[in-house]
Amino acid sequence: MDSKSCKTGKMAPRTYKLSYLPFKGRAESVRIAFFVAGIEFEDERIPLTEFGERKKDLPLGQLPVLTIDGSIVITQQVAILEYVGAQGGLVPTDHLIKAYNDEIINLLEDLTYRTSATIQMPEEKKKEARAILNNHTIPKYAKALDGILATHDKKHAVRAQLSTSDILINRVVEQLESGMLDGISKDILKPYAHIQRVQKAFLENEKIKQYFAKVAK
Ligand SMILES: N[C@@H](CCC(=O)N[C@@H](CS)C(=O)NCC(=O)O)C(=O)O
Repeated sequence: MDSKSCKTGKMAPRTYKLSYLPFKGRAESVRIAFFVAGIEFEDERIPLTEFGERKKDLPLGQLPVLTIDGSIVITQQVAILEYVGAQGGLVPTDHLIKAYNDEIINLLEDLTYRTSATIQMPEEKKKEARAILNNHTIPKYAKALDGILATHDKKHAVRAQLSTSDILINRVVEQLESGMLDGISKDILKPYAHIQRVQKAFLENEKIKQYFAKVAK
């Protein structure tokens, strides 16, 4: 576990505050990683009505932000996820397996960037953009991801145990299958057997079951 030394020479645990909005979005992956790692953190959920005011104090005016020991600030979901995940054994230490993990994470980030870009669009433009996503972009990325997972052919995305890429696959599958994105079929990922297999293995993991049981309360 990451830790700091204090004047006594003893190692003291760090304190963490994860700041985000009152929904899953780009923070849920980190919340899951904290749970799997068994690390306590403050889960700050900023009401949307206060976000405008808080933006000016945020690097890039964006969330999520992780504050460590009250003063160290890290932005960007993936950087935060990798930092927390590394402390919970969720980041492969073998360089090649880590590259496989990063490959999937970057692929999913590219896809998420494209879907997120449509959320604030005016209705007509959104309809056109969502049709392109539904008919071309998402199938293209899903096919690529499915092929990568087939090649690895492991219980989880890149190895026998969970990694940060499994968490992000779950986030994307959950978002696309929620039906929340108008114009995108909630069955869009159903034809991809390896994505479905990895998602199923994720949901059957004991720690993940405990997490979902906890958040459902
Ligand atoms: N690349 C950043 C993107 C962060 C981002 O776009 N966050 C959204 C909320 S999900 C936000 O703060 N948007 C406000 C804005 O960009 O003005 C990350 O992965 O953390």
